[in-house]
Amino acid sequence: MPPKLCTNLVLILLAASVAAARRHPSPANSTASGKPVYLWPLPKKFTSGSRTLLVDPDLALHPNGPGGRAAAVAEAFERYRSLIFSSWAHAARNASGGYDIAELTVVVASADEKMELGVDESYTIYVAAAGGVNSIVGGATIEANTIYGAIRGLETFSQLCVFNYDTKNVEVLHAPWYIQDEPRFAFRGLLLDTSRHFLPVDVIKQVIDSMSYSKLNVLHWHIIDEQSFPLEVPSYPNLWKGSYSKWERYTVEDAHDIVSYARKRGVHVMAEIDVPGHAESWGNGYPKLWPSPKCREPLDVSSNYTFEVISGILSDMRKIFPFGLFHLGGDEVYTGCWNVTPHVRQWLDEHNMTTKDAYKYFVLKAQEIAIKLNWIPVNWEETFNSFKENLNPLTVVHNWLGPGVCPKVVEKGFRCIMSNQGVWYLDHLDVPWEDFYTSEPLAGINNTAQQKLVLGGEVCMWGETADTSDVQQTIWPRAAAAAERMWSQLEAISAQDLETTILARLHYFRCLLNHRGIAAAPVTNAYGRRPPT
Ligand code: CP6
Repeated sequence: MPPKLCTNLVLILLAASVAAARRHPSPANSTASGKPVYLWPLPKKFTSGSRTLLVDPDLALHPNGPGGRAAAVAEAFERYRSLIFSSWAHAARNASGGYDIAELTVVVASADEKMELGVDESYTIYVAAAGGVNSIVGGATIEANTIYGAIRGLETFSQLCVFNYDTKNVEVLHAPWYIQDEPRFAFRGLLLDTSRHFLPVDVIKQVIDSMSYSKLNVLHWHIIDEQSFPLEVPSYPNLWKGSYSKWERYTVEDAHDIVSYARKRGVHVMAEIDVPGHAESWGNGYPKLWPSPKCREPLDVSSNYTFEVISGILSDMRKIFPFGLFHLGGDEVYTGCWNVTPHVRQWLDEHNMTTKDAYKYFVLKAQEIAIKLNWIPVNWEETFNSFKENLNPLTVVHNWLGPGVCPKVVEKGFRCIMSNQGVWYLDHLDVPWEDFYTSEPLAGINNTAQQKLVLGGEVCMWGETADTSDVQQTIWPRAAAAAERMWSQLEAISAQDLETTILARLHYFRCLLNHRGIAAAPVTNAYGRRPPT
């Protein structure tokens, strides 16, 4: 179908739906018949109807537009087709009146597959029955500017398709649908910590799958920390001697594999090396990185060798991680033992530096290395809190200590990512989903120019107390609550009632995750609920 024809029909349908909506005003989160919309996260704009359409189990892809024929689109279509039908391989194949949706047209305007932060993820979906007013267009169409928008649209389309246990057909309810969608924030992250507990590649891939189901788009891979160094670094091959065991390691090929798997799902991988404070494991392979056997952390600020190693690690990692942002950590730097280690103490004196100066020197030097490699440096908020005057203007500041930091960060002209401690920390099992849902990255920022500096937010799955056995149920469903906060329009999510509509929708999404094999916990379980007051 030519895109123009499709656009015209969309306009006709839109006009009809707008007229219908005027007759039956319904809240932004409901169908025309007043049912909650079981799409997660909630799209920006949509209209629905009251027809039930049958989806053909042999649903075919009809690619269109220069980007529509990309291998990535065909692959994503096949993934979603099996998500729509795989649980119900026995789906009926004998609909007496034929199927309403036998073909999914995916129109992608651009063949450019570059995936940078802020890449266009918008899409439009149009689902109508063949016959009747829309006789030319029957079926479903997704239109997007990029393949990443198409991938988001495929996710939404898959959520429109539900199995009917009576007829054994896959159906789209409340059709016709017109959906127009795009995210509120460009950066919608999840931190995964593979240093405290090793997570096998297949587990990370499953987390990436589940991220794409809720339209999260940045995997912040906190690969290395003081406890273990699981990544292979060709320039310094002894570094992964700091891994827990020979089997708890990522080869360079594993890391490439994760990045390309994520990319196919529209997920960026932002890697982190957390220096100088969270890096003790580096010294297992290269003990000279420790100020002394008694002072193993922070890394030795006084030695050029430390920065040579950082430079080697970052150069090797640059070949693996194409994303424009790189996290350099910089949190929780306890400099006490620099002061009492004689050669470091002497170096501080020679350079007329306090330990605080040395912390700044370290962070800025690491930033320079990253910037030379054409990375935008991200640092935890302590760097901003201690020396905002000297921080490179490119720096993205990552909040974690508490609320109210991003307002200060953007006021100074820096970009910010929000992860309020005690709220968007998934390892804090006592934080209920409602708190995840109601945390607002723009809280306290009224100036629109400053609001634009908030790239988004990130939920954090710190690994001290979770591993392969429970990582998915610790992440989900609470990460989904934050995902809707970051994707959907503020007006739409504020207009819904938390304990009725949103709760029902979240229950439904959690169930969808379970159907797709993701071990998401019950929404209202023993933990994550406050006792009644
Ligand atoms: N590891 C690293 C951590 C934490 C941070 N950095 C952390 C500290 C306190 C809490 C949660 C996480 N485990 N490298 C701070 C960003 Cl409550």
